[in-house]
Amino acid sequence: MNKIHLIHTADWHLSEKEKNKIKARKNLDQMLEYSSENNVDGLIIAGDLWDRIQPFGNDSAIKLAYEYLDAFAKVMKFIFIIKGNSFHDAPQSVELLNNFRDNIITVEKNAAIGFNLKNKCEVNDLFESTTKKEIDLLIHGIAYPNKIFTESYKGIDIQNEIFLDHFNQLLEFHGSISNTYQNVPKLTVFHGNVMGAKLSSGQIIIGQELVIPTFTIEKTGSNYYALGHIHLPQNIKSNIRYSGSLYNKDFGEQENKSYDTLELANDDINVTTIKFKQNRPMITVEAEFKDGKILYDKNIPKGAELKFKCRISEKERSLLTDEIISNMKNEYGSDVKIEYCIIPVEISARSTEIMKAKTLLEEVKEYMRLINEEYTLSLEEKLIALETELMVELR
Ligand SMILES: [Mn+2]
Repeated sequence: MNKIHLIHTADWHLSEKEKNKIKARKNLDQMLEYSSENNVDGLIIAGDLWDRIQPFGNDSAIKLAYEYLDAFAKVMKFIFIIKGNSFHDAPQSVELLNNFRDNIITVEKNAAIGFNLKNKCEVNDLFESTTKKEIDLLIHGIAYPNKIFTESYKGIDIQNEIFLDHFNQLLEFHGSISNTYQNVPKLTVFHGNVMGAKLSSGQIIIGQELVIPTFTIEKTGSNYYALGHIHLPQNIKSNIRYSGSLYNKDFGEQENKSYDTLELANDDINVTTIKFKQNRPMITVEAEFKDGKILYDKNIPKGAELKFKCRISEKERSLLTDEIISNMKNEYGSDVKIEYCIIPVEISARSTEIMKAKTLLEEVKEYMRLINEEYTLSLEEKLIALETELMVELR
């Protein structure tokens, strides 16, 4: 086997939402075009294929997945997919694709797969086999780890430390398989949070996360680590990398999304990042509505998907007309979002007047005046009692 040419991508988040489907399609088309023109041997999808459990019916993204996986399966030798976080990739939602095409291999827990690419892409499960196989690529697939990750610990609510201990042992087992295949290029595909990863400000991590140190991951003894889960493309080390997600999904994901191509020849790996041409950064713009105008920093990248977070005082609310909104849509596209943060009158006054108050009594008096409420003696008595009570408690 000369060089093996792979694509590393992750976090496709195929979704029933039309807007997300359009974004996914554009970038999948680009990746597919590259694959058919450049003799790509295999596609690696490092988890979160789905955005959530897909409904049946017309808007389901299952059709979209089948359409593209079929097209990729036709132009390359294999597709390797691991399961992501259960919130996105529900149990068995990835496994179901296993039988869709012969050359689609899916992993829902963990597996070591030996590929013989010369021989019509023969696939060997190295967990099962006792004899050494004739292979030219070894892939360790490690799905999103949770505390019930391995069969034997199912149902036991173990602590992180104990979990990591088990996880280390598991990856050492992967490493022992690597040792058997010294001269074969080895790849680990992992979905999860590796220590040192940076989030783009938009990505929301759901649930409690296990953060895995790099030295744990490296126990598999691979030449390269193709990661998924973090949507911002980045290197953790020169051979440990998140390819990033397929498209900009949440506001705050400002970066240009991309995919990676890997060229493997024994221990030598060449990685190239290819940016998606039709990327739309998703940007939140801080704005203020004042004297009938929306004010903001006009230094906005062209073509971005925008959300204006607009502060507006209650008294000026009536000045915000439909015309102003439609002007914004004309300028920034019909999908521009404007979110209002309405500042009540008394709060805006509070910042200047009440700040000067030296005691709780003064502060309350000033506040009552601002909101046109009567300040009574009985209220003052209550306040003094409250203050005394607090003093007693503090002592
Ligand atoms: Mn994801």
